[in-house]
Parts: sequence; structure tokens; C-alpha cells
Amino acid sequence: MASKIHLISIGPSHYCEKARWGLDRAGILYQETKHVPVFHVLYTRGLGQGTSCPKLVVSEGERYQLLNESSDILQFADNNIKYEEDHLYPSTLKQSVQEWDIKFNQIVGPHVRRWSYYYLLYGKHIYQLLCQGASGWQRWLGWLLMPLIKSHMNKLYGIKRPGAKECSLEKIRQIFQEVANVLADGRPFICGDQFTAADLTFAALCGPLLWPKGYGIYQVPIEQCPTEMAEVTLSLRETLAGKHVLKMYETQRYKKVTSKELVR
Ligand SMILES: N[C@@H](CCC(=O)N[C@@H](CS)C(=O)NCC(=O)O)C(=O)O
Repeated sequence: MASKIHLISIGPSHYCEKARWGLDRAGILYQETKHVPVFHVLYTRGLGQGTSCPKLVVSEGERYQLLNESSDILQFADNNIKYEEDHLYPSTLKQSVQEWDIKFNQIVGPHVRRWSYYYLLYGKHIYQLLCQGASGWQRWLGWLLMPLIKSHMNKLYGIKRPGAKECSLEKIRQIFQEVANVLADGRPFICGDQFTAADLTFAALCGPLLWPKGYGIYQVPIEQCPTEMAEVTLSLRETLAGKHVLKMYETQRYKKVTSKELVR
């Protein structure tokens, strides 16, 4: 019996971009529904284990499996990849890949999100950003309720909390330095000679900071970003870690590897 694979996502979410990249790379056919933040809970609350997106529902007849975390979705995608040299979590590097993946998820994900929304949440592009890809009624209601959605997100992520933006940028700079330290020996990827989940996660979660070409989410044109934001973006793009992100998008984002029959 054929499986149906459904990605439940939030349009602007960089964690959802991470999941999408892994699924695309492994050649997995899936259907995606994008939601406006806040409305997503209507679709995720009933599934159990928190309301965050991405969630992947793999169903076969009456039975279904739920994957709750972006890294679990990458692992699922990896199980579908045929050759060891294409694996996102290759067995020889698994421990260090997982350590980087966890670190990026815990630090880069939240701090890039908070830093970016600090500049964009009350800007003129916010409707396009938050409502991208959503159904007609969500876009309509999103437009009507935008002030409430913004206020909810501001509270949820502590966006305008005094000192938060500076603290987030500091954490981002520290991680950029850590990544630069390992890339300094000339290796092509964070864990060595092979593209892994560490590179994918780092690049996807830096999306709203560096706006790489090929990023799978609505991009606010850099010349229309607030000056302070654009200056940080442009200067971080020039660092070793920033260049790595742009290169991963250029060379790996739309690369498909050989897949095997779907494994669950
Ligand atoms: N650890 C989670 C984090 C996902 C996450 O924080 N998603 C945000 C969007 S960027 C979200 O869904 N927030 C709303 C909620 O938690 O209900 C993962 O890796 O999947």
C-alpha cells in the first residue's frame, strides 16, 4: 500500500525549510500545507506532542506515524537515501553531526528568528512573510487579525524584550566563529569531506539572517530591510561561516541523491 506523506508547516519557518530540504534531497514525494503562524495550532494541536511545526505525518491506510521535530524528519529522509556517501547522518560521522545539529537547532534557530523578527515583525513586508503559501481563508483572516498575530509572536519569542536583539546577535556571532574555526583547515563541509545534516541545518536556520539565493521562503529584498539589519546581513555574508551558508544553498539545496524504496 502506498504511503501518504504530509508536511504540516508554517510559511515563514526556517525549521520547516530544513525539513523540506531533507525531504527534497532524498526524493521523497510529499504534500505540504503551509499555515499562518497561530492558525497552525488548529492542525497540530490534535496530533499530540506540542504544536510546533514542522510535523510530518506518514500514513498508510488507517495507521499513521508522526514525526514532531525537524531533525526526526531529516533522519526519516536519510533512511530513504541509498548510498552511504550521500547520507545526512553517515555512520562514521554520526556523533559529531548530531552534536552540531542539536547545537544549531537550540541556538541558531531561536536566535536568528528573534533577531530577524525584531526588524521585520512591525515592517511593511510582514503580511507577505507570515501569510505566504497559506489557504485563502487563512490569508484573509490573517490580514484581519494581523495586529493580534504580531502581538502574540512578539510575546512568544520575546522579540522586543530589552536587550534581546543584541543578545541574539551575540550568540549568532559566537556560533559563526565556532563554525569558522572548523572550516579554517580548508575542509569543504562542517564535519569533513561530506555534506551532512550539520551543513543543511546550519544553512537552513541561517535563512532569515543571510537570505541566501535559493532559500525556499519569501525573501524580503535586502534593499528594503532596515539599514541596521541589512548591514549585519551583508557583513555576516562575508565571513567564512556566512560564505559556507551561501555555498550550501548554491551547490546542495536542489541536489537530489539516489533514493531507495521508502523505509519507515
Ligand atoms: N525543535 C523544533 C522547533 C520548531 C519551531 O520552533 N517551530 C516554530 C516555528 S519557527 C513553531 O512552530 N512555533 C509555534 C509553536 O510552537 O506552536 C524543531 O526542530 O522542529
